[in-house]
Amino acid sequence: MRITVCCSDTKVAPWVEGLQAALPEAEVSEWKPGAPPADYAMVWSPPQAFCDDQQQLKGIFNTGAGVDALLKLKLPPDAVVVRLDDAGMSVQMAEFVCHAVIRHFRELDAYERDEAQAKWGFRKPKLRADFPVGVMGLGVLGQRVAQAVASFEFPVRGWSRSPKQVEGVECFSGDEGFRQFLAGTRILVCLLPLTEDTRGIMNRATLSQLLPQAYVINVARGAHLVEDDLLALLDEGHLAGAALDVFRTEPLPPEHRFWTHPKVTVTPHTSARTLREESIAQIARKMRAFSRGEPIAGVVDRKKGY
Ligand code: NDP
Ligand code: OXD
Repeated sequence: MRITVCCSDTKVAPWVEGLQAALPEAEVSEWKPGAPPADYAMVWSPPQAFCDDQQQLKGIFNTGAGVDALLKLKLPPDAVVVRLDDAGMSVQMAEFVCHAVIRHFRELDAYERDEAQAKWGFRKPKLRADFPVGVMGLGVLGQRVAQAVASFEFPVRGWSRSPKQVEGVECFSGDEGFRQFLAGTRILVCLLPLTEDTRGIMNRATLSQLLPQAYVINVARGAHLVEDDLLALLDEGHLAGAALDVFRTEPLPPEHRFWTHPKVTVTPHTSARTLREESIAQIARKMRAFSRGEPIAGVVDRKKGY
């Protein structure tokens, strides 16, 4: 089995060495233009030149959960695209989102401001029942997040494309379900894949349907959000705030209003990091199974875009 590795934004050598150690029977090397044709590839956001060069690939294994950057390319025609499923990301996402929900609900941001002025003052406790949390996307990450938030006794609702049953979560699906989902949500969490159907899904029209004083947590992709619509709704007072981990342009430019907006919290696309060891172990397992013709999880439906 010959495997080529092409990962942008990261040092490639540890990925090559790790996968080689996990698959001693294979020949693993870093992709360079003109490299010999491989059977499988392990990639993150490769350039088009990589696909043009490796048209014979049978499988492309993405080192992330989201495949939006990959599916923008003209891919080798016969390659099956496989994404990471979980690989240590769902627990990170659950802790990140629970933290954001609780920080907002318990007004910890306001206490931080008080602390800076040595001010001792309590705020009146709020009712969890008044803060229903709605998770868009009930896949590997969304379900884990929804159940983690529910464990803190918030009312939790979830929305997906196909109908679902998730314990402790009121589930909605499809276009009709979306309106009902939004109308009863006060804290909105985005964990959708970025596809043609979900691009710009958080916009003035949809965010206006949330309960008054809603809070937005985007941990999926920057292009799910129409940034100017969010800013306008924050400034008009319909939205109470936002915790944003992903942006249309990353790194977020220093002059962007999100950095200084008092109601916006910014983190640098860090809500769930790809963990190298877990990811390599999962990809190696899947490559072996796939080469034996066995079914594997995380195969991407190129038509649906996720
Ligand atoms: P999954 O594919 O497991 O889940 C996707 C969910 O979204 C499914 O429930 C799916 O519905 C739903 N969905 C897709 N399209 C629609 C639609 N048009 N309408 C309604 N629901 C829809 O993905 P993961 O949970 O593994 O990951 C989700 C995303 O999180 C990734 O694509 C990535 O962009 C982002 N991510 C961000 C990270 C970060 O650090 N910020 C880290 C990792 C991932 P159905 O079940 O019916 O198919
Ligand atoms: C991913 C990401 O999609 O890190 O895995 O954003």
